[in-house]
Amino acid sequence: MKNQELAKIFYEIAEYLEMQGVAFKPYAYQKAALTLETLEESVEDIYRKDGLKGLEKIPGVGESIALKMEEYLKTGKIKYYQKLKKQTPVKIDELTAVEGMGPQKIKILYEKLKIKDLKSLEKAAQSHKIAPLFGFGEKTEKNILEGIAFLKRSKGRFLLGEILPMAKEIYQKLENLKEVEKVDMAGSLRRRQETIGDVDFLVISENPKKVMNFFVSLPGVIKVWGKGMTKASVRMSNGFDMDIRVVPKESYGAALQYFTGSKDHNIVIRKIAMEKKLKLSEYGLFRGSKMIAGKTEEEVYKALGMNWIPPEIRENRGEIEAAINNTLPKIIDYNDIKGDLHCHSNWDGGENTILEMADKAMEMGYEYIGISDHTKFLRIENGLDEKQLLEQHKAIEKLNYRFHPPAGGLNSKFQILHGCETNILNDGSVDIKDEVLEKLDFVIAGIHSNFKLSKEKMTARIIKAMENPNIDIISHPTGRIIKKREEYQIDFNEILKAAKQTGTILEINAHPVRLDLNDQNIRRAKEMGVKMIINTDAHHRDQMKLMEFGIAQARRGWAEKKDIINTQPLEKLLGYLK
Ligand code: DGT
Ligand code: CA
Ligand code: CA
Repeated sequence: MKNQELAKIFYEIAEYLEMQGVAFKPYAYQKAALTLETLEESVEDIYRKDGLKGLEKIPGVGESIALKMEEYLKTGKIKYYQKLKKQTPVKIDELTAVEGMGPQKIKILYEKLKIKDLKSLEKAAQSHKIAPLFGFGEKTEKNILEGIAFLKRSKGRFLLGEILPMAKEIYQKLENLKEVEKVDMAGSLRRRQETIGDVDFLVISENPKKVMNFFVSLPGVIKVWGKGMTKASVRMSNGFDMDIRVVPKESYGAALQYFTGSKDHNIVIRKIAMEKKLKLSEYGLFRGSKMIAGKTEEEVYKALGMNWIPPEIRENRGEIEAAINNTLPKIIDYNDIKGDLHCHSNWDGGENTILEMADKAMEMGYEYIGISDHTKFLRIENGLDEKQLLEQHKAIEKLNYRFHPPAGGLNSKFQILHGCETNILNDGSVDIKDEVLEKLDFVIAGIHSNFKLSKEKMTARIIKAMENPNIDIISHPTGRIIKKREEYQIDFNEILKAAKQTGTILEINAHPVRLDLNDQNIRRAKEMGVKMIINTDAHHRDQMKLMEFGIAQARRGWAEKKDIINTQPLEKLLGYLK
């Protein structure tokens, strides 16, 4: 939990420093935040074991940042951060949540118009005070209003990627409690929905009172909304709420089914029970007063005449009919992935060397990794040019030789593939010459600029890229950033048709702020017979574990193993590339 809290603070410190025009330092804080977000070990554990020295060993954390972490762990505060907040008293997290609002803009708006928060920003934009400012203009003002409207629509929901790691920690604590016989996450979290309203836990215990007391006094609880004998509800310091319910052992399956939802799914399930003259509730499935199922979810679904349904697809999108007709797809499994083809190395400013990324891939049990650094159009990402790509190609050949020289090497089954993530320019061409692209094992192309083209132009732009025989994969195809940026204007049907025709693979970007393609688009792609690939877009080795979010999204989109090319061994994977 502290990892996420510190990451958030460090991101904010970076933004305050950027606002003050401080050089380099903001980048150091951003880097530390990025590491903390995905670090596997908790900083509390590291500090307990190895003290300050241990903190300094975290990649991207130097002495000065380690000291601030220590201060936070000891006092719950960072004086430096509070000083920065006082110097520029703006609600930086609120304002940066608006797409296109960076520290520079926030600074000017504060100095010229005393804008401190979302409310004053909206007021100023509505009364056209922003457009006349130097460097802003009509278009920016319009974008700000659109950004605020978009934020309001997603208000109160949290990213799955923020919530799941924290919920897993709490799950562990509950699991370790001796009064807890069994515990599960339920609700949208169990369904792995991309955003989460609140966290739901379900518990079997002979001593509910102990469990309730434990739950409401967990670290991070700042408010208790309610606490009864078997039910409690709390607010956490990070702003989200959690519910817990203790249920009898014999009802656990029925309760898990009920509290997993979705509501739309449950409504239809309950109707089916009624049609069979049965009554379904969180306590069980009853004929008259006799309980005929309830201990497990499987027996509840079975008694209703259908197969058990994976939580990720319980959205009333045809899964109930399929469960009755025995035609549920065998959706991709969390351990089906054999490699990750969208990984950045330190060649383009990522955190790790190619070898470190490859090591992590092997540790994850993969058979291959694809290195796909940014290319030259993206100067802020240190994009590589043709010459650097050719050098990188040689470096990767050498590494592969180390894995499997003729005499048998370190890991004869593992392979590094060489690719790159090119930029699709306005006219649909990419920023690297074809004669160099031809030499690589695979090529990704994505849009990283001019997001606001018309629907026709944007669709044509992407299709043109797909028609390039060297381009194998389109990264984050719709461009959305959850809670921040809407999809580009595109005709997704046309994109799918072109993907099918040209044999281009569409990416399911696993990063929790993207999840792009999303569940519904994955389903459409699958139905059209378009192949997909799940990639993490990792800029740091630890981000490779974000794969599980991509798989969850693929499951929500009904994708099967055969729809996702990186479930296949190397030879077959290569066969799917152009
Ligand atoms: P969230 O929290 O907004 O992300 O979404 P959920 O699905 O976790 O919803 P939540 O926490 O309100 O309730 C958990 C589950 O309990 C929900 O998925 C289905 C079930 N449930 C809650 N209220 C109702 C209801 O009025 N009718 C039915 N059939 N089920 C309900
Ligand atoms: Ca919930
Ligand atoms: Ca709830």
